[in-house]
Amino acid sequence: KALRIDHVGIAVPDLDAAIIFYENVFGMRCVHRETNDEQGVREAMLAVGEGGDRLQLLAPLRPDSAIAKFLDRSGPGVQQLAYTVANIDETSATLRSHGLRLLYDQPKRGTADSRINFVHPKDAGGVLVELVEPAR
Ligand code: MC0
Repeated sequence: KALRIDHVGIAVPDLDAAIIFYENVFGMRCVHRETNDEQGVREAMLAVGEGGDRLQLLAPLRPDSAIAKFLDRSGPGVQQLAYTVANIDETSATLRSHGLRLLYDQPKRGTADSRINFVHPKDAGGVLVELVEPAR
Protein backbone atom coordinates (compact mmCIF):
# COMPACT_ATOMS: atom_id res chain seq x y z
CA LYS A 1 0.00 0.00 0.00
CA ALA A 2 0.98 3.62 -0.39
CA LEU A 3 2.40 4.94 2.89
CA ARG A 4 2.55 8.61 2.00
CA ILE A 5 3.15 10.97 -0.89
CA ASP A 6 6.89 10.75 -1.50
CA HIS A 7 7.02 13.71 -3.87
CA VAL A 8 5.25 15.50 -6.68
CA GLY A 9 7.41 15.74 -9.80
CA ILE A 10 7.34 18.76 -12.09
CA ALA A 11 9.00 18.89 -15.50
CA VAL A 12 10.97 22.08 -16.08
CA PRO A 13 13.17 23.20 -18.97
CA ASP A 14 15.74 24.98 -16.79
CA LEU A 15 16.57 23.40 -13.43
CA ASP A 16 18.53 26.30 -11.93
CA ALA A 17 15.86 28.85 -12.85
CA ALA A 18 13.12 26.64 -11.40
CA ILE A 19 14.99 26.16 -8.10
CA ILE A 20 15.38 29.92 -7.74
CA PHE A 21 11.68 30.42 -8.53
CA TYR A 22 10.44 27.93 -5.91
CA GLU A 23 12.92 29.14 -3.28
CA ASN A 24 12.18 32.82 -3.77
CA VAL A 25 8.44 32.71 -4.44
CA PHE A 26 7.27 29.79 -2.27
CA GLY A 27 10.03 29.72 0.32
CA MET A 28 11.04 26.12 -0.36
CA ARG A 29 14.54 24.79 0.32
CA CYS A 30 16.61 22.80 -2.15
CA VAL A 31 17.81 19.82 -0.09
CA HIS A 32 19.23 17.48 -2.74
CA ARG A 33 20.48 17.59 -6.32
CA GLU A 34 21.39 14.67 -8.51
CA THR A 35 21.88 13.59 -12.11
CA ASN A 36 20.26 10.26 -12.99
CA ASP A 37 21.78 9.21 -16.29
CA GLU A 38 19.60 6.12 -16.72
CA GLN A 39 16.43 8.24 -16.34
CA GLY A 40 17.90 11.06 -18.46
CA VAL A 41 17.25 13.72 -15.83
CA ARG A 42 18.86 16.39 -13.75
CA GLU A 43 16.76 16.69 -10.64
CA ALA A 44 16.40 18.74 -7.50
CA MET A 45 14.42 17.86 -4.38
CA LEU A 46 12.84 20.79 -2.55
CA ALA A 47 11.53 20.64 1.01
CA VAL A 48 8.10 22.23 1.46
CA GLY A 49 7.88 23.48 5.03
CA GLU A 50 9.16 21.33 7.87
CA GLY A 51 6.77 18.38 7.63
CA GLY A 52 8.66 16.30 5.08
CA ASP A 53 6.61 17.24 2.00
CA ARG A 54 8.75 17.37 -1.12
CA LEU A 55 8.63 18.76 -4.62
CA GLN A 56 10.89 17.24 -7.27
CA LEU A 57 12.03 19.37 -10.20
CA LEU A 58 12.98 17.36 -13.29
CA ALA A 59 14.95 18.75 -16.23
CA PRO A 60 15.96 16.75 -19.33
CA LEU A 61 19.52 15.52 -19.73
CA ARG A 62 19.00 14.43 -23.35
CA PRO A 63 16.53 15.24 -26.14
CA ASP A 64 15.26 11.61 -26.25
CA SER A 65 14.51 11.39 -22.50
CA ALA A 66 11.09 10.97 -20.89
CA ILE A 67 11.18 14.53 -19.53
CA ALA A 68 12.20 16.02 -22.89
CA LYS A 69 9.33 14.17 -24.54
CA PHE A 70 6.92 15.38 -21.86
CA LEU A 71 8.05 18.99 -22.27
CA ASP A 72 7.70 18.76 -26.07
CA ARG A 73 4.18 17.40 -25.81
CA SER A 74 2.72 19.10 -22.76
CA GLY A 75 5.08 21.90 -21.79
CA PRO A 76 6.25 22.43 -18.21
CA GLY A 77 3.98 21.03 -15.51
CA VAL A 78 3.18 18.16 -13.17
CA GLN A 79 4.69 15.01 -14.71
CA GLN A 80 4.35 12.45 -11.92
CA LEU A 81 2.94 11.66 -8.48
CA ALA A 82 5.17 9.45 -6.32
CA TYR A 83 4.16 7.29 -3.34
CA THR A 84 6.48 5.87 -0.72
CA VAL A 85 6.11 2.12 -0.30
CA ALA A 86 7.79 -0.17 2.23
CA ASN A 87 8.44 -3.02 -0.20
CA ILE A 88 8.33 -2.24 -3.91
CA ASP A 89 8.40 -5.91 -4.93
CA GLU A 90 5.27 -6.70 -2.90
CA THR A 91 3.51 -3.53 -4.03
CA SER A 92 4.36 -4.25 -7.67
CA ALA A 93 2.95 -7.77 -7.38
CA THR A 94 -0.27 -6.41 -5.86
CA LEU A 95 -0.67 -3.79 -8.59
CA ARG A 96 0.00 -6.36 -11.32
CA SER A 97 -2.64 -8.62 -9.76
CA HIS A 98 -5.07 -5.73 -10.24
CA GLY A 99 -4.13 -5.66 -13.94
CA LEU A 100 -2.00 -2.53 -13.84
CA ARG A 101 1.04 -2.37 -16.11
CA LEU A 102 4.33 -1.42 -14.48
CA LEU A 103 6.89 0.11 -16.81
CA TYR A 104 9.85 -1.99 -15.67
CA ASP A 105 10.07 -5.74 -14.99
CA GLN A 106 12.41 -4.98 -12.10
CA PRO A 107 12.79 -1.76 -10.08
CA LYS A 108 15.42 0.74 -11.20
CA ARG A 109 17.56 3.19 -9.25
CA GLY A 110 15.87 6.43 -8.24
CA THR A 111 16.74 9.48 -6.16
CA ALA A 112 19.27 8.84 -3.38
CA ASP A 113 19.55 5.13 -4.25
CA SER A 114 15.85 4.46 -3.78
CA ARG A 115 14.25 1.65 -5.81
CA ILE A 116 11.59 2.90 -8.21
CA ASN A 117 9.02 1.76 -10.73
CA PHE A 118 6.13 3.45 -12.51
CA VAL A 119 2.50 2.58 -13.23
CA HIS A 120 1.55 3.35 -16.83
CA PRO A 121 -0.53 6.54 -16.82
CA LYS A 122 -3.22 4.87 -18.93
CA ASP A 123 -3.78 2.37 -16.07
CA ALA A 124 -3.95 5.01 -13.33
CA GLY A 125 -6.49 7.54 -14.52
CA GLY A 126 -4.06 9.56 -16.62
CA VAL A 127 -1.52 9.99 -13.80
CA LEU A 128 2.07 8.75 -14.07
CA VAL A 129 2.37 7.07 -10.65
CA GLU A 130 5.85 6.39 -9.30
CA LEU A 131 6.53 3.87 -6.54
CA VAL A 132 9.50 4.69 -4.29
CA GLU A 133 11.12 2.31 -1.83
CA PRO A 134 13.66 4.51 -0.01
CA ALA A 135 17.19 3.26 0.57
CA ARG A 136 17.66 1.81 4.06
C1 MC0 B 1 2.81 10.33 -21.23
N1 MC0 B 1 1.49 10.32 -20.98
C2 MC0 B 1 1.29 10.80 -19.76
C3 MC0 B 1 2.56 11.12 -19.25
N2 MC0 B 1 3.48 10.80 -20.18
N3 MC0 B 1 0.17 10.98 -19.05
C4 MC0 B 1 0.31 11.49 -17.80
N4 MC0 B 1 1.50 11.82 -17.25
C5 MC0 B 1 2.64 11.65 -17.94
N5 MC0 B 1 3.80 11.98 -17.41
C6 MC0 B 1 0.44 9.87 -21.88
C7 MC0 B 1 0.60 10.40 -23.26
O1 MC0 B 1 0.01 11.67 -23.36
C8 MC0 B 1 -0.12 9.37 -24.09
O2 MC0 B 1 -1.48 9.64 -24.04
C9 MC0 B 1 0.15 8.08 -23.33
O3 MC0 B 1 0.55 8.47 -22.02
C10 MC0 B 1 1.23 7.19 -23.88
O4 MC0 B 1 2.20 7.98 -24.39
P1 MC0 B 1 3.39 7.34 -25.23
O5 MC0 B 1 3.76 8.30 -26.30
O6 MC0 B 1 3.10 5.95 -25.60
O7 MC0 B 1 4.52 7.24 -24.20
P2 MC0 B 1 5.69 8.22 -23.92
O8 MC0 B 1 6.79 7.91 -24.88
O9 MC0 B 1 5.22 9.61 -23.79
O10 MC0 B 1 6.16 7.71 -22.52
C11 MC0 B 1 5.35 7.84 -21.40
C12 MC0 B 1 6.00 7.02 -20.30
C13 MC0 B 1 7.43 7.56 -20.13
C14 MC0 B 1 5.17 7.22 -19.04
C15 MC0 B 1 6.03 5.56 -20.70
O11 MC0 B 1 7.40 8.94 -19.80
C16 MC0 B 1 8.20 6.84 -19.08
O12 MC0 B 1 8.79 5.79 -19.35
N6 MC0 B 1 8.22 7.37 -17.86
C17 MC0 B 1 8.89 6.73 -16.72
C18 MC0 B 1 10.24 7.31 -16.49
C19 MC0 B 1 10.23 8.77 -16.21
O13 MC0 B 1 9.23 9.47 -16.27
N7 MC0 B 1 11.45 9.29 -15.88
C20 MC0 B 1 11.67 10.69 -15.57
C21 MC0 B 1 11.56 10.90 -14.14
P3 MC0 B 1 -2.38 9.69 -25.35
O14 MC0 B 1 -3.78 9.89 -24.84
O15 MC0 B 1 -1.84 10.81 -26.16
O16 MC0 B 1 -2.18 8.35 -25.98
S1 MC0 B 1 12.94 10.20 -13.26
C22 MC0 B 1 12.42 10.06 -11.66
O17 MC0 B 1 11.31 10.36 -11.37
C23 MC0 B 1 13.47 9.56 -10.67
C24 MC0 B 1 14.73 10.37 -10.73
C25 MC0 B 1 12.97 9.52 -9.23
O18 MC0 B 1 11.97 10.18 -8.85
O19 MC0 B 1 13.63 8.83 -8.43
